[in-house]
Amino acid sequence: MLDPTQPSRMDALIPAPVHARADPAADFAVSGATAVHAAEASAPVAELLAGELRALTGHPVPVVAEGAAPDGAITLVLDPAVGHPEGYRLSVTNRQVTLRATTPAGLFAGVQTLRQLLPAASGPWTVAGGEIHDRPRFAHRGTMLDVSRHFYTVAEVKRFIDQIARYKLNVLHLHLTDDQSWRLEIRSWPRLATYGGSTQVGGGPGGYYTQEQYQDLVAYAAGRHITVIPEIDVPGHTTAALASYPELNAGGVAPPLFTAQGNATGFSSLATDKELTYRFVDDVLREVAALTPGDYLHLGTDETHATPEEGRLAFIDRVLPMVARHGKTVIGWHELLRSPDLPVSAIPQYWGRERSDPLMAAAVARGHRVLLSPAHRVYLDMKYDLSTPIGYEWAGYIEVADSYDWDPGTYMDGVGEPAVLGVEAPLWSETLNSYADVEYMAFPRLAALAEVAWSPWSTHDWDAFARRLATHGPRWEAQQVNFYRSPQIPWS
Ligand code: TNX
Repeated sequence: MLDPTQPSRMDALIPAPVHARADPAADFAVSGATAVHAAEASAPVAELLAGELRALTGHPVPVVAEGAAPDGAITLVLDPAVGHPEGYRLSVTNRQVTLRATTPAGLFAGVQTLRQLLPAASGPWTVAGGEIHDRPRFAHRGTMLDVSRHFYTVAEVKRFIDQIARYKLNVLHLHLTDDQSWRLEIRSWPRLATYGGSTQVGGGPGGYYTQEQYQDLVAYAAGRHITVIPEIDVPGHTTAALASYPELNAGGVAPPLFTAQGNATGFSSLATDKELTYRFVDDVLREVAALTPGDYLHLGTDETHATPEEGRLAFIDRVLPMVARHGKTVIGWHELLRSPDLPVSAIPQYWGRERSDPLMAAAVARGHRVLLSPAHRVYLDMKYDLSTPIGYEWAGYIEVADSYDWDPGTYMDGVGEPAVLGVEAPLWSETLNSYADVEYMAFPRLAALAEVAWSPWSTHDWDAFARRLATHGPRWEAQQVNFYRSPQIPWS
C-alpha cells in the first residue's frame, strides 16, 4: 500500500516539530475497528479528533473511556511527565497510536500533528509511522482579524478559528472597533452596535456580534485551545462610537458614519477632557471583560494623531487602571510606550519596521514582555507582489519567504528572546471584501508565521519549509481554502 518513493508525511509537518523520527514500516491504518480512547478530562479533544476522522474516512470511530487500549486504538493520555503545558509526545506503530501530553492543550496540539500525518483528502487512511516529541517556542502564537473595516459572520470567524488551529496558533485577536464600525453589542451603550455597526468600508451593510454570539465565538475558540483577545481601539480610531453618541464629541455634535478606507494616520479621537468619556470607556471595558475569560484586553492606542499628546497621556493614565480593576492585563500597540509610567504588566505590540526602537528596548529593560508584529514581515494585508489584486503596500510586498525568514528571538536590539511573549500576524480588512479575500491574504503566510512562532530556530530552513508547504496545497484544496499559490513554493 505504501509508495516507498514518497517521503514520509512526518517530513511534511508545519510547524516543524522539535524532534521527529519517521519509521515508514510503522504506519498505522485507520479502519472500521479504530476507536479513540481517552479519559474524561480529554474527552472534548478526543471528540474533535474522532469527528475529523469520521468525516475523513467514513468509519464510525467511537470515543471510549480509557482502559487498556487494544490493538487498533488511538489513545490520548494526560501525562505530567511530558512537561511543557503545550508539548506532546506522539508514537505511531502498526498497532497503536499513543498521544501523551500534560494538558488538553498539549493533546490538542498533538491531534493537529496527527491530522497532518494522514493523507490530505483520500485513502488509504494511514497515519505515518514514527515518533514525535514537540513543544512550542513562544507562548503567544497569534493572528488578528479586523472585523471592523469589513464584517465577517460568526460562521466565517469559526472557519478562521478552525483554519488557524490546524497550525497550532493559540491566540485570535479580534479588532472589534474602529472608525468604520463598532462590532460588539454593549448593553449600556446600545447604539454603538446597532448604529455604529450598521455599515462597513464601501458603505454596504455591516453587522455586529450580540453578546451571546461573541460568547459563542469565544467558547468555540476555547474548545480549540485558542484565546480570544478583544480589542477596543481608543482614544483614536473611534468615529463609529462618536457617530453613535453625540455627547461623546468635544462639541456635542456627532460626525456621520465613516465608510471610506481611511488613511494610516488617524483622524478621530474621543474627547479626553470630558468626564463622560471615562464613564463610557469604563462601561465598555466592564462589559467586554465580563464576556471574555482570557487574561487580556487590547486597548489599541495606535495612531492618535487627532488626540493632543497631553490629553492622550492623561487618558491612558486613567484607562489603564480600569482594565486592571476589571481583572485584565493590557495589551496596546507599541505607541502605548509613549506613556512614561506604564505598569510593567502592560504588553506593547510592536508593529514597526525598525530593528531598533529605544522605547521597546527601554520597556524590556524595565521588565515588560512584548509581542512582535513587524509590519513588513507579518502584516497579512500587504500585497504579496505587484500583481496582488487586493491589499496595501505601505510596508512593502510580503512574499511567503519574507514572513518566514525572521527570528523573533534576535529581531530587535535590546529585546531578547525571554522578553518575547510571542508573535502575531495582523490582518487588517480595509480591502478585503469577502471571507475568500481573508483566506487569500492569510494563507500561506500564516503557515509561515506559525512555524516562526512554534518551531525551534534550529529547524528553520526556507527550502525545506517551501517543500513541506507544497504538500499543504492539496490539504487546502480539499478544504476549499482560497489560498495564494505563491510562485516561491513548488506546488505539485
Ligand atoms: C495601520 S497597525 C493601522 C491600521 C490599518 C493598517 C493598514 C495599526 C496599529 N494601525 O489601522 O488598518 O495600518 O495596513
